[in-house]
Amino acid sequence: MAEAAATGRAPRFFQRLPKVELHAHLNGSISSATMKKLMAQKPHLRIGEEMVAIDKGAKRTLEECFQMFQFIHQMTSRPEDILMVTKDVIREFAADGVKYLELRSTPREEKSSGMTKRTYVEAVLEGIKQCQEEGLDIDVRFLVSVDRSKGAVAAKEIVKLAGDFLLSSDGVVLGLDLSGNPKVGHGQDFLEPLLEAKKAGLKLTLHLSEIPNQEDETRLLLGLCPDRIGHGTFLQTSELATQDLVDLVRRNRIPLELCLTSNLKAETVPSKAQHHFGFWYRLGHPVVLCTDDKGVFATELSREYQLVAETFQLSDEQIWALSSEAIDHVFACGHTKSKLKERWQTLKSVLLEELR
Ligand code: 6MZ
Repeated sequence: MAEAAATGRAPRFFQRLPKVELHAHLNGSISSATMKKLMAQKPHLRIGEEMVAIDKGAKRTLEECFQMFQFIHQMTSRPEDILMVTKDVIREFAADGVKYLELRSTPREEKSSGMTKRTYVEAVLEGIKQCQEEGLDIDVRFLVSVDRSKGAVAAKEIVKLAGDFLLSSDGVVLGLDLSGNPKVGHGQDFLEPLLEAKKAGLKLTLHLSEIPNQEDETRLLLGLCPDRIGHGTFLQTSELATQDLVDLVRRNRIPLELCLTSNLKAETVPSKAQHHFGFWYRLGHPVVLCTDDKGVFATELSREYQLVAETFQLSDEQIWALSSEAIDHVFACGHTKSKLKERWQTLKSVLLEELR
């Protein structure tokens, strides 16, 4: 593959590049097209597009982003809404060249529709199954999310549910995610349920240090030896006091799920050049590019790859390696990883042919 730096390369290259998406919150991933369908069904809610997505060039605080999720949740209050958005989101990732996707979502109950946490998960799994039956070229798995703002009691219930689905979903449910507004609650409250999840055999991915000054919480959560880290935006700092966190993450080679557009639009990172991708990539530490909330932040995974390629001057070969090495960090079993690696090899020759 050409060694030329990526600047100016056609968006088609990034779209055709086979990709793995490991950090995508279902309700944050709803596209504007799907959102319009939901708005048409629920006009009485009077929720406008600007309340659920951040346009190109615009920014919001992280706090404002969490308010947006509250509006979005009103739009997806019934199992049939969850089924529709799951299918649309999967089709959109497939159209963007994603071959393996780990979707994540917090099971919710809604009195108005009778939706329970269990029927919520069932609706997601049904959406995944229907997409598989359609023959879409994408392997989809599911991670159950714990929303930290809902507290420890809810977390225990979610862990129990996730454990049940781990056993009954035929390999679709693989793990547990800790997410939600990082300013609410403390990681300490979730140690017990997270440990339970680990014991049950669920893989763990934890949002860590998404905002500054959370060293104590991060140290506690890293003690659980998570399988992956979401964001980790403020892990690396020049201050000696927190160097142990970077050392710990490096020693255990815990992969980081990095979402550039999300961090830029939610203003936790000042500029693309200053994104912590640069820090970890230069260290040769495993990183996986992801979208976080492709609907809210109006992005696509191919765009995230292009953004990184252009900002950090990566060659075709380096971009290919980034997408291929992401396979090493999926939660699916070794057999699936080998299959994906083989698939990448085949697709590499196809892409090379196209580039000629
Ligand atoms: C932390 C986030 C997030 O679960 O309803 N979520 N948590 N940091 C972020 N950075 C921007 N983006 C999304 O999808 C929406 C939920 O995902 C989590 C929040 O808990 C949000 O309510 P689901 O499908």
